[in-house]
Amino acid sequence: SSSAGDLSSSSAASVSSAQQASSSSQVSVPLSGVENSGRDCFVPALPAYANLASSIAALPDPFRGLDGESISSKHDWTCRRAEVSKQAQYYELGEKPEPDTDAVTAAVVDNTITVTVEDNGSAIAFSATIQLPTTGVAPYPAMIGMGGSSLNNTELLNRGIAVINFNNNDIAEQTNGSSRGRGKFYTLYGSNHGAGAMTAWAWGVSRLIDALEKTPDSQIDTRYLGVTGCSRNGKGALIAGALDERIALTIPQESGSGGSAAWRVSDAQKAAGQNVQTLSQIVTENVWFRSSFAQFSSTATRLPFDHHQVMGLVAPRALLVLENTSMEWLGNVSTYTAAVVAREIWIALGVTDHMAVSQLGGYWHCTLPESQQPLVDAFVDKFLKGITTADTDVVRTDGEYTVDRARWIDWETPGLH
Ligand code: MCU
Repeated sequence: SSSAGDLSSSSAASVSSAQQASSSSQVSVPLSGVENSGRDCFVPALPAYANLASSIAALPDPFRGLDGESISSKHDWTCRRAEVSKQAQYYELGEKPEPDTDAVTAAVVDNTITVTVEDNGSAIAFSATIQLPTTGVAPYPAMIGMGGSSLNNTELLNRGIAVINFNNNDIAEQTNGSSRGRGKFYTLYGSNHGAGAMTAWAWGVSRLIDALEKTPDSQIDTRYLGVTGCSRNGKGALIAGALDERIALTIPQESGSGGSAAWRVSDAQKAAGQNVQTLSQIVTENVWFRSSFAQFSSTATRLPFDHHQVMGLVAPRALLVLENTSMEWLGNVSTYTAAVVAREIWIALGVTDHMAVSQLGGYWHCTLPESQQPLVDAFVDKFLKGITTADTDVVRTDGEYTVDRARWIDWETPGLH
């Protein structure tokens, strides 16, 4: 079977001979090879806001399906993931269109790929620049930067990873609250389309991947793609990785509220007197979410999911959550808590080394400190180059807090067979 839940068998087929030769043994990279392996799962119609359960205080159970039953096998994860994806899009993000791949055509000139998408009776074109690495053999693995990568890009290039610059603001604007419906996504689908900016960016990254797959001239090996971004673009990187299973490695950097923070935990930080960005504030700042998400402003506990599960949409693929302890506004306790709780999903799937959280402090927003570099290198080596010896099993914060598991987890993590 080719389901994403099938963790053991898909790796051999997805490692090219050139890459096998460069590493001593194979690493299991559980890619389904498709954008959405849960596309054919049955997901029931979701209740409107008014009909949701009144309050779920803890972080919702990632393993309990909409039928009330807990999943018991890794195979079940594919359709459980489809449920959470639908919830996240329906209540928070807006729906991501999935055009046929023949809707996309592309051409590479010099180091620029131009992507044309025809859908909904209309067409748009956007382009992305590709910096090829200084070492390695084509086709190369690549890191896609949402609004540019804030990682150490020289280090990526020196490690044999191409760096692709995706101009998210061209697809959906994010200047402020008046940006709704602006950008090429809305030119194609209509300015009233319900997708928030992050969904539109995720859609754009997926079309870029369609284009790279069709364009050998790009010299990119689409089986080894990462996505990253910082701050607001880190939120977007997480959503892109969450909604396209062709992305092997997702690295949101200081994404904070709306990214790796959980709405419930950010509200708790705020209630404890901290200056933290909450759901009620963020929906007034920008257009990252669908407009109806504002219904949950003072009722985050009505959400049937939270961002530990949005991170979990990446599972069993690789996720590295980089956070900054010094950023109270971004929800430092919340991002750490949500990421540690999210990791239970990778634990259940038996791939703990595919997910790490590293939160260090004392540096400026979006400047990756040297102290984070070895872990970034390890993730890149393991998931974009297939080097199995890299140690990616890391959970750390230098913050003076611990995860309040008794408060946030009222469910058991199953050992999925
Ligand atoms: C971390 O992302 C945002 C944050 O959500 C906003 O409240 C703030 O205005 O900007 C941050 C950001 O994107 O900084 C570059």
